[in-house]
Amino acid sequence: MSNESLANLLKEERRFAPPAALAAQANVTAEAYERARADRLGFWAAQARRLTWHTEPTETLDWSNPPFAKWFADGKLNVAYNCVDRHVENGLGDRVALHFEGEPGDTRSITYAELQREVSKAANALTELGVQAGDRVAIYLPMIPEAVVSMLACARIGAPHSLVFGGFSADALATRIQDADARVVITADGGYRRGKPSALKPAVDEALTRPGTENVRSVLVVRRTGQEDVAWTEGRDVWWHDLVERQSDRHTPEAFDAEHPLFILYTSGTTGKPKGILHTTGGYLTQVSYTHHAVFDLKPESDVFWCTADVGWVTGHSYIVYGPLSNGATEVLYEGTPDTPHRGRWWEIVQKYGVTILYTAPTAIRAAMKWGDDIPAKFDLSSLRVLGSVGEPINPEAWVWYREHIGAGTTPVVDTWWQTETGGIMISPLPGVTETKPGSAQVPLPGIAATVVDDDANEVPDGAGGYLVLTEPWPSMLRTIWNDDQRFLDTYWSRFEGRYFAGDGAKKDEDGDIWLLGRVDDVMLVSGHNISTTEVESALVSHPKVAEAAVVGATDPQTTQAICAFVILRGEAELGEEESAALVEELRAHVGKQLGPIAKPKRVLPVAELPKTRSGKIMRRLLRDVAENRTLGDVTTLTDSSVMELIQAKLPAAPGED
Ligand code: 6R9
Repeated sequence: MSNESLANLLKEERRFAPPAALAAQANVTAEAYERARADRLGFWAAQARRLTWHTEPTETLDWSNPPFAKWFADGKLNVAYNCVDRHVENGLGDRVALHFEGEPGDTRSITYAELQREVSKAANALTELGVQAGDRVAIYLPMIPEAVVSMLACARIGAPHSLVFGGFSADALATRIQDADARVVITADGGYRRGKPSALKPAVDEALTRPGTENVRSVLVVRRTGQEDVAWTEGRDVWWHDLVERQSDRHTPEAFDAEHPLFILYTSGTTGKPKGILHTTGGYLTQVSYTHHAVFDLKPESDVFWCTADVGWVTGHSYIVYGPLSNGATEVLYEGTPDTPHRGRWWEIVQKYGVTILYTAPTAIRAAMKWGDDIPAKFDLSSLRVLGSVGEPINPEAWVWYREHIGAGTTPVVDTWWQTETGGIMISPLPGVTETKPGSAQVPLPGIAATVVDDDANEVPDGAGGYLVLTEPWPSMLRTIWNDDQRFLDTYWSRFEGRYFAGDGAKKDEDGDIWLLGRVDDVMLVSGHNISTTEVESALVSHPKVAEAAVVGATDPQTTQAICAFVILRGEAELGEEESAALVEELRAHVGKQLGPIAKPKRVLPVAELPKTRSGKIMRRLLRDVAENRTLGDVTTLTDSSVMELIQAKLPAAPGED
């Protein structure tokens, strides 16, 4: 972003008060903000008592060597004990922990007592394979119960796990195995995706031919699809059903230091090799447990929670595994895609299990909007009482659609801002407290300190935009980048002295509420004004014919950058040339009216699909390449690389050439 703060263009006036019944029973009330403001560390020390410690911590935060934090450093605990065993000891062994729904329709409900036996067996199996506390285990699995069991088994024996999303290639897997120097890989023959089995084991076999992966002694393989042609390396490969099933279902968890590493999770960012984000034990579990309780108002005895993310992403780590299970929740684990075998699959699952809290991503909400209101309307969604969003800024129109068509017009929507690096939710409304504003994550949670600053690190006044920063350490913060302290300092702590730089643009509205405006690398500079991609996209999505939009700034001789918009239209209709030209004009005028003439896109291109990362984020970098007629950059993290060919084929000559 350049010398001028982000322009504040979008005006969103809709407001929704918390439902009175929810507010009256809410887990967390407005008082928590006061308490945390008066004594932030005391507040977190109190939240740490949500957990069962083997040795209670007497220290809260050691910030003597910033930004290398230590939280609850003299405490000891076992994460798996906190997520499983203690609930069984408390008489909740018969409560369902996981309702697993396989894509082909196979199901399995696992109680906490069963989960304890499964995790114990898996922990014993890893120990038999020679895994010791501190050894890294790579997990490359589909969304099946064994993924959760494997993570908890690693946590139980103090072996940091490194999940690699099942959709990643052998290359991506190899890089991550090398960097973490993993000793064991847990995988499956395959998983189900869009109605078909899709193999995983071949990618592991290929990855393990690469230099730097020699320390992998064993590959533990779950049989999921029953594919017949699984290549086998004797002495290295072992079936889960052979090794794990014969283990004792008892295992005594050992207590680890609060700062013992819990997991590494790689995040790619825009450039350079993936960063291994390191999270540790006590602070991480404290914050994910507290935020899951506070933000979703979880009532473990009656709620059915469903986070639709993959366990391979941080959202799955924190809000499928560690947050919900530490709170004794009952939750849904779904293997497949939302449109297999039909576009109502998710809503069918909500109806079937009586899901009360749904946590998903804007990309999924916009897809559902595009498929049509009539699809969710066919299902009984009345069990839902809290809806959450994460992963990208949610456009006000999508937010309102979500509340209206999924939440019956009454359910609060919480837009939760956080990152792999932050470990847990940082900025979000509280469903029983906050009067919500569609499109805004609004306020830092109790105990969290965030603000928006300008280029010179000065806090911007209400009504202005700039960079989002976190101004105080928090319990689930990343501790470093694995093997690269210097990169940790450079990436997050050098832009603004003493503050964590998140890399996101943001603004504060007149009430001081925070609106996220996209990655700062994506901010556009148009005739001397910094304009956020998010605001222009939201203006486009507010037009009834637009389902989704991605906006980039393309180099322009007159205005520095020109706004170039790629839009997906609602419904399936193919437009003729004339209709299309008329619609483009209509959309440009619409944005001009919503945001002002400066934000009017120079070009609007209707497309069938947008390039997305495998966690659903739009890859604007690739669209910028297209808009500037460059050869495409790295497409390896793209869900479907044919999307880019389609978009390029549709593109008329660039400005200046026509
Ligand atoms: C949890 C997760 C982090 C980046 C983050 C920001 C974007 C996430 C958001 C949001 C606006 C929200 N992001 N939640 N932007 N509003 N509610 O997504 O982690 O994959 O590391 O991505 O995602 O740009 O910096 P991660």
